[in-house]
Amino acid sequence: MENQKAVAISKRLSHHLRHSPEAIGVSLGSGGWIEVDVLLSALARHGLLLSRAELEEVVARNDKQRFAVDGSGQLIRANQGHSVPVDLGLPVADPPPLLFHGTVERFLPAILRAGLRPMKRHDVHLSHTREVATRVGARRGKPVVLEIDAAAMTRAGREFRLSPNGVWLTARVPPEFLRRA
Ligand code: HQG
Repeated sequence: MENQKAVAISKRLSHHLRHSPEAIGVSLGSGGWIEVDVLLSALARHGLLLSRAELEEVVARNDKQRFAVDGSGQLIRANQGHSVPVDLGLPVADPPPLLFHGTVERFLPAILRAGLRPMKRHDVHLSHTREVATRVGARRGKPVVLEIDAAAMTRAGREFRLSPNGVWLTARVPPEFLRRA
């Protein structure tokens, strides 16, 4: 499959598995899972004809491992990034002492005042390296990287969860725990 096609399909899957299952007439089950067959026929009814093998290829080669197929191969979900209410059932995990968040200059005044907020998603997304955070910020313009004192947040009783694709998730980051890297 051409890369461009895989990316287009991945965007469509992200859209429905994170934000808008109802747009193709389906709903997500517990944990955000949906049956692969149900998803494929819903997509087909809405103009995207995709075989199971093609879907599996998109899942396997996705650059950020955005999707997971369960052990039985019958269920699929997005690994993170939902805006629909979903309990991913991720365990609380111990973060490294420093985490990073990539953003852009224009959001800084609000972030320094109010801290990092999940905005449209369930959680604030944090990265374990500056490089990844730089790439996340660069989606919106010239990237600005913030350093998050995850050790101090943990001591203050704040929880972190690690998504299967390596994104650190937390409810919010108050301004006292962040600074410009
Ligand atoms: C900003 C992609 C104003 C925040 C990436 C960000 C990531 C505030 C934007 C994943 C704010 C939200 C997540 C505040 C935060 N005031 N702006 N108080 N608090 N912001 O897309 O972290 O391709 O929801 O800095 O790779 O950019 O979707 O979050 O700029 O891992 O798999 O509000 O999305 O992954 O934007 O990106 P987003 P994000 P996927």
